[in-house]
Amino acid sequence: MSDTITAISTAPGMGAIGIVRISGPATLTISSQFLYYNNSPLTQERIRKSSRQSLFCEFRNDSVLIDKIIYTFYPNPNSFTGEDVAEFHFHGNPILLRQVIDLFVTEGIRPAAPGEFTKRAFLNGKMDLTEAEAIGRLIHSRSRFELELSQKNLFGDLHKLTSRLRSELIGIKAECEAEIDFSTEDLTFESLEERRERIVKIQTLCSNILVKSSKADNLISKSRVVLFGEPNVGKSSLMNQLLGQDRSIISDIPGTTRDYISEDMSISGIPIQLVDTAGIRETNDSIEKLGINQSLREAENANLKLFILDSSKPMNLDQWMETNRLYLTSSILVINKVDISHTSWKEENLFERLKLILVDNGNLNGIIELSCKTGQGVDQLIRLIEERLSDSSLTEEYVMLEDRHKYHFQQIVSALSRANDLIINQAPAEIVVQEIDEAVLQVGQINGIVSNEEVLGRIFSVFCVGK
Ligand SMILES: Nc1nc2c(ncn2[C@@H]2O[C@H](COP(=O)(O)OP(=O)(O)OP(=O)(O)O)[C@@H](O)[C@H]2O)c(=O)[nH]1
Ligand SMILES: [Mg+2]
Repeated sequence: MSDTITAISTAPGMGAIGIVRISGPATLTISSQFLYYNNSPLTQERIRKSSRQSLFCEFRNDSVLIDKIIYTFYPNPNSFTGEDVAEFHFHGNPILLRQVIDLFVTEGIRPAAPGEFTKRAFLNGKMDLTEAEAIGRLIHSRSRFELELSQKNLFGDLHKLTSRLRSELIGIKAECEAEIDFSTEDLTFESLEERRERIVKIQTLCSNILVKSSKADNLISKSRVVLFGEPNVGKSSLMNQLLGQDRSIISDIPGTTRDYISEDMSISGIPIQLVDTAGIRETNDSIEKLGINQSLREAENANLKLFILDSSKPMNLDQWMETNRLYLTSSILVINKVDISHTSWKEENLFERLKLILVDNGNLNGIIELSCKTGQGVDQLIRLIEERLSDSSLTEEYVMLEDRHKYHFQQIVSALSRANDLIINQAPAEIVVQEIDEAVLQVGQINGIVSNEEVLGRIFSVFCVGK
């Protein structure tokens, strides 16, 4: 039987409420020892009777009143950990909460290790390992994008996927075993080919998951936002505006920025690498050409492109469309220098016409009027960048995997690829089934059906205490 553990479950520091949690067999005894109502102790029977309900009561150390609190008891097995759990809602002062933990420890309760509550939840079958890991991720998510992917795993996406993989693999294994146990005479070439196709299908599924996860990693670690456009439109000026510092050299000489310049920043917690590039134009200058090629490469690899236009100059819309159609669908269009817009922009209604063209071309990223000089439109652009980078409609394209999961998915792909080769080479089912077994084992390690203490220790040690 496990011992009883305790920890402060709310974030460190002062707050309106601070929660201390205990989990384990001594939960009820300890609770009744410290809780009073109308000067009489709350008995274990009384607490049990109010299971899962909030009790307003006093928390006392002998006769000394420590705080008036809200208390909830969750009897096993219907609690977060699957054990008896209690939550004490104190006023959120860290010294007070520390004092409570010390009192519990004096009574023989052990301070919890990081992630120990979640580990117990996993060990008691409350969730699988991918869901437990998603809790850790969710707490530490730094952007809405990462948060949404963690939620998908927490709400069971990875769990469902691995369950499906497991059941399909076991289906194939069963078939191989039937072939081993019974005569092979009935087995036609078609059924072997069918088996091979099933194996390849699972292998492709796993490879695709790995691709989606590396795409997600790129966005989670740092989104590349690339500023590009013709020379002198104000790319470097916008870079400096967004950074709030003079990072790029600005001048009225077209072709000022020759090499790309990048700087880290964050927008609403989304880590961003902002990249300023050389203006794109026809040129005979070989160094400038190198810079322009670099700009095009940067634009290609961007998570989000800001295509900057200069409204201080007249524009031939049709001609512009001809040369720039390629960029229309995937960029935020920034119409800069609106403080000195050329009269033709108003007369020819260029902004509105561009807007319509964008919609027709399926650009959902948007268009914005801005001035780096006056700052007009900059906040609006920042909000738009944030929206686009954390666009939840995109999350279908991504899967979030921990490094551990990636390793096991790679092992599954390798095992299935070996199985495929074996079938092609007409290896006996006894040999093929070993590779299928290996794949099943690897799936089991992802969701925790197969786990060992060392791996669990490593997973939960990165959690915060109290979770
Ligand atoms: N009036 C006005 N001038 C601007 C604005 N934004 C940029 N400028 C001016 O436009 C000129 C070019 O700005 P840069 O930021 O160097 O342009 P760039 O696109 O980086 O140019 P290259 O590096 O040569 O490709 C500078 O003289 C800026 O001061 C704006 O919103 N309003
Ligand atoms: Mg520049």
